[in-house]
Amino acid sequence: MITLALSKGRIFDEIMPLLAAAGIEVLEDPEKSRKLILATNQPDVRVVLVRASDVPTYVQYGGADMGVCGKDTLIEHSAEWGGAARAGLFLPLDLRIARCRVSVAVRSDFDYEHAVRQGARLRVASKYTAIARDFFATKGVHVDMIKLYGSMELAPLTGLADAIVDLVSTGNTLKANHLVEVERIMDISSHLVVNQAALKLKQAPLRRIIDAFASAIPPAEGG
Ligand code: PRT
Ligand code: MG
Repeated sequence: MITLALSKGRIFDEIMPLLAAAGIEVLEDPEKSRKLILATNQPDVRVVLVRASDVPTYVQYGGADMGVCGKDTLIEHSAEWGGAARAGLFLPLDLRIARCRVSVAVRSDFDYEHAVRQGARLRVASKYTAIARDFFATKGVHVDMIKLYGSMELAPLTGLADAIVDLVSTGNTLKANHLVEVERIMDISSHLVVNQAALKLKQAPLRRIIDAFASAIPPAEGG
């Protein structure tokens, strides 16, 4: 049996064409069913639905053989383990789906450039503390990190933080909350993550799926 860990929502929706390329069809709609284990048209392949940020954990401990999650999630998980390889994770493919970026945003009336020039200590709220710490350390900006698990946009509006580090796609969420993007930290897309031990034990079926996914990855922007 091959177990694939996915999260509901954008990753589930965007992985469907890649699964189809591997001849895999999920037999239930996760938005309609309450089931957490979904059968597929292939009797030896099943999908487990987990929180996006739990995908690397499921794959690391063998609760799933492979999974799909954002590079944001992978970086944060790997930071806890001293790298993806040390967590027993193999990352064979950038699937180029569920794309967005990690950015720094502040209230539109906050002078970020001035604060940085002054060498001020910035209070930064984020779910992505490893990415944020690394970014500001490289920039030589001292920060007090405040870990949040959601609704980051609220932090600058309530005075909890000067800045947030969050995922941005269209920018509409920032705009709706009177926040402006002041730095782009990195581009994000979802990757295939595979349990290294499973890859040895179930090499043929896992390789077949990896190769099929590779053949169906959407083209890079501009070519
Ligand atoms: O459930 P859990 O807390 O574990 O994870 P999650 O809620 O972040 O999961 P989900 O399904 O929302 O996101 C899964 C993955 O999709 C993320 O890890 C990213 O790699 C990727 N992705 C791509 C995004 C976005 N685009 C995105 N726009 N994840 C989140 N957003 C959010 C963002 O945090 C912000 O609140 O959408 C809002 C911004 O969107 P715009 O279009 O208004 O800019
Ligand atoms: Mg979300």
